Parts: sequence; C-alpha cells; structure tokens
Amino acid sequence: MGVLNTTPDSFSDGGSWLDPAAAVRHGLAMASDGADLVDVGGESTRPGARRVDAAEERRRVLPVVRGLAAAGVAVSVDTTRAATAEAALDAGAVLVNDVSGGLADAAMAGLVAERGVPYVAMHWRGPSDVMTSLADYDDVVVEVRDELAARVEALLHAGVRPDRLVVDPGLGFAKTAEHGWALLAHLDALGELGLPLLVGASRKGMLGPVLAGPDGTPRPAVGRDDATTAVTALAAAAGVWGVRVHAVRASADAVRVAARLAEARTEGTRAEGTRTEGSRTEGSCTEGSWAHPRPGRAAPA
Ligand code: PMM
Repeated sequence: MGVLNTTPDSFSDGGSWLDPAAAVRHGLAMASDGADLVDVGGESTRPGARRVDAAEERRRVLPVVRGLAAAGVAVSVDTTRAATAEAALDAGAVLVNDVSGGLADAAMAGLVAERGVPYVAMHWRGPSDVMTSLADYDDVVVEVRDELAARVEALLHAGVRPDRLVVDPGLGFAKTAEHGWALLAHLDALGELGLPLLVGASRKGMLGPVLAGPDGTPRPAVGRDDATTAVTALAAAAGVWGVRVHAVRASADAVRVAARLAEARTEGTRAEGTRTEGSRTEGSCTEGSWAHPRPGRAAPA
C-alpha cells in the first residue's frame, strides 16, 4: 500500500502532493513501482495535528481518488469520516482505511457494512492532538490485541463481514517507540485475532533512534526509507497481509523476496524439487500462519 497524503502537514510527505495532478502522477508511479493499493488521505494524523474541516478533506482527496481510479489503480481512502469514505467510494475507491477503527465516526461501521468494501481497522485511542498522552499500557501487545478485538466485535455487530476486515496495530498512534517495537516483535499475538494484518512503520519516529548517528541524534524521517524496507522484509516474512509505505519500489521488492523465500521453504531441497519460473505467492505478502487472501479486488497486473 503506497502512501499518498494530499495534506500540507503530514510528517514526512506533507505539502508534496497538494496539487491533484501531481498527486495522481505520484500515485501512478507508486502503482507502477508495485503498489497493490494507493492510500489517499486528506487529513494529517501526525502527533498534535488538529482536525481538518470535512469539506476541505473531501476537496483534497476526491479529485485524486477519481484520477487514479479512472487510470485503473486500486485506491484506498485514509479517513475517519464516513461521509468522506462514502464520497471516495463513489469516486472509485475500493477500500476504506480508518485509523480510528470506527471510533471517530459512529456512521462508519454502517457505511462499510452497507457497501461491503474491505476495511482496515487500526488501533486508536483518541485524536491526534491528544494521543501522545494516551500512550499508557501495562502490556502493550495484550492491550492492543484486546482493544482491536473489541473493535472487530463492534464492526461485526454492525454488519461488517469478517472477510472484509483487516486490522492494524497503529504504530505511532498513542504509542511510544518502545511500544511500536514490542508490537512489531509480537505480530503473532495480533495474529490471534484471525484477521489479515496491515503494518504502517514507514519513516515513523520509532525508526529514528535505531538509526541515530554517533551523537545520538535520531535520524530524521527523510533518511528512514532503507530501515522501512527492512521492516517490510521482516513483516512480510512474518506473514502480514500488507505494509503501508512511502517508498514503494524497495518494499515491493522486499515482499517478493519474502514470498519467494516462503515458497522455497515448501519446496524440496533436492535437485528434482523445481518450481515454475515466475510463479508468485498470491493474496498476501507470504503464507504465514495468519496470512489471508486480499479482501479487496485484484490489483492491476
Ligand atoms: N499511519 C498514518 C496514516 N494512516 N493508516 C494505517 N492503516 N496505518 C498506519 O500506520 C497509518 C495510517 C500516519 O502516517 P503518514 O503520515 O505516513 O500517513
């Protein structure tokens, strides 16, 4: 999933894709670099960010969704508002990515149920302007798993089909870097939910200290793409359904390597254990224990 923020203030690509034509070009480039989905968002969720007006969010997002969908790109819309999600679906989006998992807008679950579209429910504890103060856990892995389970139950109760759901631990949302690493280290616990997993670590703050220079200064967001690719490779090898990244090509390559490695594990080690050239693992990054087929429509070839 390639990230396309049509915002002035997202933490790493804010301001880059305000012009709809430039945004569409970038989305097309990500699709040709291997993105199965291009995730279009019009509201920054960086820590401390204030809400953007709903009409302004739609003004930013809709022309880009329309342009990419018309070009045959599978588009997801990154929004917590049901009205924005609905307008984006009408404009051609095929998936709703909701960082609040349905908590920010009571109408979201009903919309997703009615439209029958795939839905990413991310772990969320509150709006961006207060979320830093909500990063308080006894056991982050258990609490994120259980809070996601409660969201899943509510979504199913509202009529969302289980085969339409993807869950996401929400790295950086009401989580410190340490919380983020604990979650990445225990993706198997989130796999107990029995649903496909999406992971969004791209350029996030948790990578900065790991990449710090000799003076201990965390590396800024712009220098974190190689580390993001490393996370992609490891998450794909762990069997996640998808990763949400800014620099698509390297992560798409990492996913292919992880898929080929998973395939090689199922092959014999003797010379006659050959494979069909060019065969690919379909559906998810790899066939791990909680890998599931992609709930969205097939991506463009
Ligand atoms: N992170 C951001 C925005 N949307 N959606 C999902 N599902 N998961 C995430 O981790 C996530 C998200 C914030 O980062 P950005 O500025 O790179 O968009």
